[in-house]
Order: sequence, then structure tokens, then C-alpha cells
Amino acid sequence: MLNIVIFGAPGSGKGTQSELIIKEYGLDHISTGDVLRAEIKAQTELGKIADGYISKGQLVPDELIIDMLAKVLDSKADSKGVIFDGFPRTIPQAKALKKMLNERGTDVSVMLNLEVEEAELIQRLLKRGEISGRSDDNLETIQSRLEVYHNQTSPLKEYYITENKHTAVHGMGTVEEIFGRVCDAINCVK
Ligand code: B4P
Repeated sequence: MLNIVIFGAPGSGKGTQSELIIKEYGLDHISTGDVLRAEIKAQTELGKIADGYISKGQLVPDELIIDMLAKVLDSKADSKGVIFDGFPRTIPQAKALKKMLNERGTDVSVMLNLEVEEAELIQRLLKRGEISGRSDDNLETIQSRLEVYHNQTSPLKEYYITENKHTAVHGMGTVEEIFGRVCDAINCVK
């Protein structure tokens, strides 16, 4: 199986590049952000809890996310590979992912780290906020999300370097230019 973790700060283009990867390589896509937004829209118990964290720019607690991910993963049992978009975001999530995949006889193939300058991240998210209606795409929440990213999520870079899975991808430029670099990185591990 080709299992890709797509990683980066908020607004680094994880969702954008995932859509293109799915088309090119025929992989399944699990976006924890999308799953959570669907839960919020459906006003489930999980959605109500998640909404309180997301609208403040905080991470939803690990145990809720890991449980949710396990259920989604089971629904992709016949997949030829999965792109994990927005998961893991903490070291406990990364360890849980490894365990879940190992139990299913597979592992992470590569972690693609989209590296984007902070001013560009803020610009992209503010621009999306003008049209998305997302509760977390405003300046105050974007700043909290970036702080959370630096404190809780960016240590995953070191984790995946130690696991020998980390590949840095220059995330500045047009969507197509970045996708070219993403494909080069994937073709190296395919
Ligand atoms: P996510 O939904 O994962 O979203 P994101 O990090 O904000 O955005 P992404 O990097 O996917 O950016 P995109 O491609 O859309 O998370 C939202 C929230 O959910 C989190 O803050 C957290 O609270 C919660 N959550 C999710 N997963 C969790 C987990 N595992 N644990 C705990 N909590 C979790 O790009 C952004 C914008 O830039 C778009 O408008 C796009 O069109 C534009 N763009 C992309 N590439 C561009 C380019 N090259 N040039 C110009 N614009 C570009």
C-alpha cells in the first residue's frame, strides 16, 4: 500500500495537493478536518465537542481524533493506499497511526512536509476566509492555529526524520509547480 502523510502548517496546501494526488495515484483520502466539519454540520456529539476547539484554533483532543480515525480507516480496508491529510498533528497521533497501520499489515510510506513562509500562510487563509464561511479562517484564529502548529505539530518533523520517512517539499509557488515537486517525491517511494 502507498500510504502518504501530507503535512504542513495551516494553509500550507495539504487539502489542495491531496485532491491532485488522489486523481493522479488513485488513493483514498482521509482528511480529519473534513470529517470534523461534516460532524459539526450534522450536529453529532463529536461535532459539538469539536466545534468548540476548532473555532478557537485549538486541536481536538487526541483520544477523540484517534478513535474517529480508526473507524474511518476500517471503512477503507480494500484501499490500494491512503493519503492522510491533517493527521497526525501530535506525537501521540503519529504513534497511534503507526500502530493502526502495523496492525493492518502496512505502514506510512512517506511523510511530505509542505514548507511555506508564514506571511504566505496568513494571506492564503485570509483569502479563503472571504469565501469559505469557515469559523477558523479569521486573523485571530489563524494566529492561534499557527501557534498550536509550532508548539504541538511541528515536532512531528523530527519524529518522521527519525522514522526515515520525512521528505521536505518546497510549498511556495503555483499549485501546479508544487504538485510537480509532490509527484517527484512520491515517485521516489512508489
Ligand atoms: P484542516 O482542515 O486540516 O485545515 P488546514 O490545516 O487549515 O488547511 P490546509 O493545509 O489543508 O490548507 P488548504 O489546502 O485548504 O484543519 C482545520 C482544523 O481542524 C484544525 O485547526 C483543528 O482544529 C482541527 N483538526 C483537524 N485535524 C485534526 C487532528 N488530526 N487533530 C486535532 N485537531 C484536528 O489551503 C488553504 C488555502 O490556500 C485554500 O484556500 C487554497 O485554495 C489556498 N492555496 C493552496 N495552495 C496554494 C498555492 N500554491 N498558492 C495560493 N493559494 C493556495
